[in-house]
Amino acid sequence: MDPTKLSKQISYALRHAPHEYGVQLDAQGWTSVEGLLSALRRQADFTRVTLGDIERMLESSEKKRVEIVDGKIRALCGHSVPEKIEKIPAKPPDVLYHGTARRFAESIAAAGLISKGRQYVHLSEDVDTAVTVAKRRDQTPVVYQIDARQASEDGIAFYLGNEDIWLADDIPAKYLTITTKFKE
Ligand code: HQG
Repeated sequence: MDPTKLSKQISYALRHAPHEYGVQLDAQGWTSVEGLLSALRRQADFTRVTLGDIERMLESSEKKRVEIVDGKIRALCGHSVPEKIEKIPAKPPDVLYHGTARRFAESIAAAGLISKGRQYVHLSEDVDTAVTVAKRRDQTPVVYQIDARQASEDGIAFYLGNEDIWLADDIPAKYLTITTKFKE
């Protein structure tokens, strides 16, 4: 079982298309592991997938995209399903980062960071993660430093994502500065 393929399939099912797999997410994004396994087994590449395969995939993954607790499984961030997934509001660190492509900079200067296709804006505590995220789109990325303390004090909500990722509602441009303090 190819763990990358399995990870992508599970992320897709739990973040974007549970209906395609006939699984239902609850308000926090959970669904039963057994239900998901049955759905995956209907896909040609995963007819024999087991809980052990998922557990090994999670252990070997650098990023914590998914968690399993008490027989239930959920994606921790990245959702685009129409029903809003409830996340736990939390006080952010003073500063957070977001990396993106140069071609978006003009629009971000005008509109701030918006969640676009996903339910929340994705931010990181460290510049390196922001650079890695941005390089999916641009090898010479733009990295924003976010005055999360001020934004939070002004009432913008931040939420726990995973150990690398914070989630937030849209962040107006006044809280953003472009930082050049990173290795390209
Ligand atoms: C951009 C991956 C124009 C934003 C990653 C980003 C991450 C704007 C894109 C996670 C804009 C949305 C999320 C504005 C924001 N005008 N563009 N006003 N505001 N944007 O993929 O943060 O590997 O939804 O900069 O590692 O890139 O899948 O968000 O470029 O953690 O687990 O709109 O997805 O995780 O793109 O990535 P995305 P993201 P996984």
